[in-house]
Amino acid sequence: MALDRPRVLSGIQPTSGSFHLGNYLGAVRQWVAQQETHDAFYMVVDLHALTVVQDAEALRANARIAAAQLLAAGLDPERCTVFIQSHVPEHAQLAWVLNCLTGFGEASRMTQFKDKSVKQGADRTTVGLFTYPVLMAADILLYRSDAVPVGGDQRQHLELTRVLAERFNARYGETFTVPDAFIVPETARITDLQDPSVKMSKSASTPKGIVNLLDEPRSSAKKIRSAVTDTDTVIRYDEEKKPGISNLLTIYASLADTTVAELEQRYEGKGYGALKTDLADVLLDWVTPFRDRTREYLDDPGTLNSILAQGAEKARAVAAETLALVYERVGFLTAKH
Ligand code: ATP
Ligand code: LTN
Repeated sequence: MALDRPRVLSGIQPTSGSFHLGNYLGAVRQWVAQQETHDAFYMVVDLHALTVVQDAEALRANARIAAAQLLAAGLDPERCTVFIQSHVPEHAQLAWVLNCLTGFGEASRMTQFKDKSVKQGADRTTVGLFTYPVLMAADILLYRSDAVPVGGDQRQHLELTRVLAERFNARYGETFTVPDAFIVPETARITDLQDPSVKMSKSASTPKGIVNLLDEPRSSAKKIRSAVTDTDTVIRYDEEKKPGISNLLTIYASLADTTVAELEQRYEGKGYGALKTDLADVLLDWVTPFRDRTREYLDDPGTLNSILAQGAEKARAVAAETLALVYERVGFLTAKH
């Protein structure tokens, strides 16, 4: 891995048994591309998943499934570092230091926390969910990442990360790289197939509104065919007036590596049915081998374990160095014999 390459880091939660199309098109697809051009670190953020109640066995299984999907999507352990967040204890350690730099009011303004805590009710909302963005900042700053490829919903968390990096640097001297968000505007927000006014989401979408990559491909194709559109028949991208068809065009263009404009032309004069049927086929062709590759990794736990162990070792080497510097800067005593 060339040292002069800019560094990227990103993470995905093991909060369900499958990634969905939004995760793939909004984030993971960029991860695969950036392993060729960047010094890339990608992780499964199991510490973050614990911010909402998890069954222990399910969490363990989902972390493996998440890692297998990352590899099936095209991450190559020879080209990038793939690891599990809890294998690198420095994440929690740096998060504490950053917690002590974060204002209570500042954390209270995070919209994802506000949305999720309102949905769950105050009693079921943990302090972990409240400090989740600070842990995310620690994830990013530990690796001195230049860029962070994520979907548009993470923009505010990235902004907090930048603020915390600048605050630390101003108080203790230049330590952290101030990272940029890397958000692909076209796929920043894939919406729910049944309610195109909200994002497709692991925790909030209904089964018919979400395309899980590991679901039976024919059932996913059916969901595409029954996606909510408008009563018009013209195939045209218009997020405001035609959010359903615009979402399908976005998904189609990215999966088939073409542009929305080209699709608008190709489907001129044809109805929504034709577009949906073709997109269902495109999805089927992509998702079927993806599922098979994921299954192969899951059927070979020895290989998966060793990839993750190697990833953790590489990640830890970088993380430990940053944390040691931080501990020194904030004034912790070094343990000596
Ligand atoms: P939840 O909605 O339950 O919080 P999630 O589906 O957003 O979960 P995460 O693990 O939090 O899943 O997100 C992983 C990555 O996928 C993030 O970079 C996030 O921005 C991106 N992402 C998630 N949903 C979408 C979406 N609908 N469109 C585009 N990107 C998305
Ligand atoms: N909050 C992110 C997941 C995440 C992440 C990160 C993304 C945790 N740590 C570090 C990028 C960099 C989300 O997808 N909901």
